[in-house]
Amino acid sequence: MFSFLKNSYQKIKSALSSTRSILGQRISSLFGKPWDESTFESLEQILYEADLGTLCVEDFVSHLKSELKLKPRQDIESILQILKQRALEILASPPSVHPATPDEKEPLVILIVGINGSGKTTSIAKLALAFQKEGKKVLLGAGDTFRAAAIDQLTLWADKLSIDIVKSKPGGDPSAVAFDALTAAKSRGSDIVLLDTAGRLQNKTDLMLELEKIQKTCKKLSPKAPHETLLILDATHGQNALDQAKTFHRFVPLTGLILTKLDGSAKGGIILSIYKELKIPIRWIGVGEKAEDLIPFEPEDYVEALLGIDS
Ligand SMILES: Nc1nc2c(ncn2[C@@H]2O[C@H](COP(=O)(O)OP(=O)(O)OP(=O)(O)O)[C@@H](O)[C@H]2O)c(=O)[nH]1
Ligand SMILES: [Mg+2]
Repeated sequence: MFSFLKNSYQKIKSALSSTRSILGQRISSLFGKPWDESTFESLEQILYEADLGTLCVEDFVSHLKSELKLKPRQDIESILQILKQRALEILASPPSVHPATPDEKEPLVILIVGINGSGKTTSIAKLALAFQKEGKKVLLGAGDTFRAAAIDQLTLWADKLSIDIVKSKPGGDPSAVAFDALTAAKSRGSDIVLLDTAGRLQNKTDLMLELEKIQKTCKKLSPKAPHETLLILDATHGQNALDQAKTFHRFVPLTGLILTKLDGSAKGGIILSIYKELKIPIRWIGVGEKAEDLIPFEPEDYVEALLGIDS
């Protein structure tokens, strides 16, 4: 267990290495001269560039100012600790949404949504592997019926991981796939159903309503399903990810987020920005293209990695 945690911290640290160099090194460049108003302005700029967003940046800077007024400190370790504690406070505030618990003998249904290319299908494979490792029986629903290649991609993962998959012909109704997948999961005694969906831009209302329909269809078979609706966000999209979260949440109430491609992004601060504004919990983070490259989100590991604090 301990080595797993250590390993996951290392993974987050290396995934966030580009953010670390922005935050850790750039914050340290502010030291060496007395802190004044212009230092705070530079700090603000650095935090914006790591994608912390207006609300978080203003919060951090005003919090730091009042802490330093209370007890003046000049060393970088103390400043980073103040920022760390503030970030943890933000992430510790209660979430605004909660997943539902499946009734006895019902499978846990997880609906995966997001814009094109955000990492939905890959995240499904990663989640499937994580659940398999817990001894769970997983079934995949190929609800991205929009492209034949999408069905093939999920089928490849299902074969690789030896997992059941329910699919239709390309062009089929994604709600029908959801219906078939839940029916199959019930009759086969699956523990978990992971439903893939086609990528869609949040401003395409007809496509957002299609997701609403999938949620409703699930409820016909299991009133509380989908128990989880996870939005997959690409960390490289920066502040646009916040807009995506807001709009998807309006149409299909989300219960959590997965932030992918943190390995390729200098924008790791988006996690704080989204949580501060929406209080939708980040469940997992994607740190690579392999099925193993998904780690549960741990606030302290994340914040230390973000600020470049070694523990
Ligand atoms: N580096 C990195 N690449 C990732 C990660 N997650 C997904 N990818 C890659 O991103 C690309 C798109 O991933 P998909 O899983 O196909 O994305 P999708 O959201 O299902 O895409 P559509 O179905 O086309 O909307 C693939 O090349 C993945 O290998 C991640 O955490 N890190
Ligand atoms: Mg896909």
